[in-house]
Amino acid sequence: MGEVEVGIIMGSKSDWPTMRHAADILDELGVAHETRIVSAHRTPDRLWSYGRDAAGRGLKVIVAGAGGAAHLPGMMASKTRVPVIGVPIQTRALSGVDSLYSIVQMPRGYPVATMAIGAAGAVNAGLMAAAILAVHDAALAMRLEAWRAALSASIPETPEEQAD
Ligand code: RP5
Repeated sequence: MGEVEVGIIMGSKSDWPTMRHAADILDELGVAHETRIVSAHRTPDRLWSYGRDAAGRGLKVIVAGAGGAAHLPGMMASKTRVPVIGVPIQTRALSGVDSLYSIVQMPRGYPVATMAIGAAGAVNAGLMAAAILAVHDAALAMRLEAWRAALSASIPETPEEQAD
């Protein structure tokens, strides 16, 4: 893997069991990434400096996961032009609908590409980041095509085991 192109950030260490799915899929696809805890509420200065430096450090995509009053993806999108993919973390109190609504309703001008709630959203965020990078990376595009073909081939045609 080459230089780090994807930043995976999350509001809390408690988000890692979800966000690790984004890291895992990027590992599988050979995309270099970094992982950081950056909280909009608890570490606002860290958020600011991460966003300020993101483009200059060569980051091409940021995957941001947060739960509850999930301001991290939106605030990051306000600070950097690097595309931000938001992952709503599933919460205990409101099952992640709070996270989803906090992330998805951005005002005009500062988009966040919002994924599904929870692990599926984290996997898809990794795949979306890879797809964005693959636009200008032919080798990654081929790995992504192969990954998609393998997933497709793994889907059985019928729901039950067929007798021989
Ligand atoms: C958010 O608050 C985090 O993204 C996390 O999903 C949620 C709860 O954080 P902890 O109290 O578990 O640290 O900022």
